[in-house]
Amino acid sequence: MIWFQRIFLLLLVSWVASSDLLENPDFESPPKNSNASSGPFVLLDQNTTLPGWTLQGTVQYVTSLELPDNGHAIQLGEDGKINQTFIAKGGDVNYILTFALIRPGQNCSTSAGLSVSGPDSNAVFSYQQNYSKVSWQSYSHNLGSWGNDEPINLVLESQAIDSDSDTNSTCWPIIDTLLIKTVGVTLVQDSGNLLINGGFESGPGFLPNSTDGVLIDAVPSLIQSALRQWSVIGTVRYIDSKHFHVPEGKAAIEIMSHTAPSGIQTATKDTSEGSRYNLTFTLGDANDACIGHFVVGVQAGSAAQNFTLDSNGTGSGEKFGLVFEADKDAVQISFTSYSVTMTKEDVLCGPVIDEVIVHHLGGTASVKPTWLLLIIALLYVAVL
Ligand SMILES: *[C@@H]1O[C@H](CO)[C@@H](O)[C@H](O)[C@H]1NC(C)=O
Ligand SMILES: *[C@@H]1O[C@H](CO)[C@@H](O)[C@H](O)[C@H]1NC(C)=O
Ligand SMILES: *[C@@H]1O[C@H](CO)[C@@H](O)[C@H](O)[C@H]1NC(C)=O
Ligand SMILES: *[C@@H]1O[C@H](CO)[C@@H](O)[C@H](O)[C@H]1NC(C)=O
Ligand SMILES: *[C@@H]1O[C@H](CO)[C@@H](O)[C@H](O)[C@H]1NC(C)=O
Ligand SMILES: *[C@@H]1O[C@H](CO)[C@@H](O)[C@H](O)[C@H]1NC(C)=O
Ligand SMILES: *[C@@H]1O[C@H](CO)[C@@H](O)[C@H](O)[C@H]1NC(C)=O
Ligand SMILES: *[C@@H]1O[C@H](CO)[C@@H](O)[C@H](O)[C@H]1NC(C)=O
Ligand SMILES: *[C@@H]1O[C@H](CO)[C@@H](O)[C@H](O)[C@H]1NC(C)=O
Ligand SMILES: *[C@@H]1O[C@H](CO)[C@@H](O)[C@H](O)[C@H]1NC(C)=O
Ligand SMILES: [Ca+2]
Repeated sequence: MIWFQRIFLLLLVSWVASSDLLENPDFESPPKNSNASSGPFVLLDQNTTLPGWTLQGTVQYVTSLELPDNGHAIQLGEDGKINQTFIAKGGDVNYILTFALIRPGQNCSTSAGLSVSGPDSNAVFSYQQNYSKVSWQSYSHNLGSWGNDEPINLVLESQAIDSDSDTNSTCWPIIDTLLIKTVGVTLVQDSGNLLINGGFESGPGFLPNSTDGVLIDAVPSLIQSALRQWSVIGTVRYIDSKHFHVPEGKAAIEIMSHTAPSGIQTATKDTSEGSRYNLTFTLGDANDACIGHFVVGVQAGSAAQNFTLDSNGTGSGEKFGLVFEADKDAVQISFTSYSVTMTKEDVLCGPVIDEVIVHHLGGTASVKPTWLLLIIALLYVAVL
């Protein structure tokens, strides 16, 4: 029975980045009834239709070389709003959105936010100076989870700002390249690890032309987080092995501290009160020219310790461990960066965390190799 449950979980966890859930996600299908090529910013009036999207308020069609796809984007001006409904596919899956937020003009005294909503989730984003090398940034948002055939209305709108400010020098948000990744609601637990997603392999999708990772803003809930099973304090960067040094697998977390400490937090499952465990993890740097003295506070229940790493910014990793005694069944685990580090180009950066594992000390729990599970899952699929 347990094998069947495991196989079922394995099947659920398989995911695909579905660029085909949305129509015209990169705004490359131009608006109809409009002279969209007549300038870098073209106002879309009531008579204009943009394939895939419903428009409201002040919406401009942007043509620029400084975009992720070198093409077109949308600026949401005063009361500007666009929305599109997609249909949930498959079983119970989580829909995680990644999108690009473009650096607005230089002459703005105030910066308006971008509100992103699904049927039961909402978050506000704004372009943050010093978080990327290029003139745009990838952000992510967990839209939620739905069953088969449910219509999901995705709404993007500019966030109202102070009415007496000069609207001509306001930087309204510019967005481009939306990507929705689906992830099984139930994540499989790695054998021999009491943490789920301790290797950070399940998180937001990376935009095709992005070399700067994906920013994840503060999210207090594990369930609503785009980084599955981890809550976020401050801002962290989800990094991919294609463009960064990642200690294990395809992705890891780089913690970026700015004015206040930033970090990530999760909780163990099935630890038993009074038992001793070792929390092991890799602390490193992302090979992004982040030179400095990293101080990372690690907490596991009542055990807390600071770990340090001197980074020369060329991609390093060191394994550390913290032994703790479980005081209850779910023990809080957190990593907090206290150091503020920047690259020579004034881009915030920081320590990389990966391979977070909690294992029981003194007992050999049933540790089954993952490949065996995979083979059995494949056999199961073959039988079907
Ligand atoms: C579109 O703009 C171009 C350049 O401004 C102009 O030559 C052309 O006539 C316009 N077309 C329409 C349909 O307005
Ligand atoms: C929209 O089209 C109608 C009918 O062609 C026209 O009367 C109206 O002025 C147009 N509105 C705008 C904002 O261009
Ligand atoms: C990536 O960028 C190139 C040029 O900068 C562009 O031609 C291409 O369409 C982009 N790819 C995607 C998937 O946006
Ligand atoms: C946008 O939302 C409205 C309801 O607020 C809905 O009627 C409309 O169909 C939506 N547009 C798209 C393209 O889904
Ligand atoms: C910014 O302001 C300067 C001086 O007022 C002006 O020359 C420039 O064109 C403005 N840039 C933009 C993008 O509006
Ligand atoms: C952000 O970068 C700019 C230059 O790109 C620099 O002048 C500024 O001091 C940086 N901000 C912070 C908070 O370090
Ligand atoms: C904003 O710009 C418009 C058109 O360029 C101009 O008519 C208006 O007076 C400006 N408003 C302010 C507050 O500068
Ligand atoms: C870790 O370092 C921070 C910042 O220096 C300090 O506030 C904190 O008390 C330290 N924690 C431990 C457990 O030593
Ligand atoms: C950077 O650190 C790595 C590993 O710690 C070391 O091998 C390398 O020589 C260092 N590079 C410099 C320029 O210090
Ligand atoms: C905990 O893990 C660390 C890192 O792998 C290791 O150095 C340490 O010996 C372990 N502690 C115990 C008590 O096993
Ligand atoms: Ca990883």
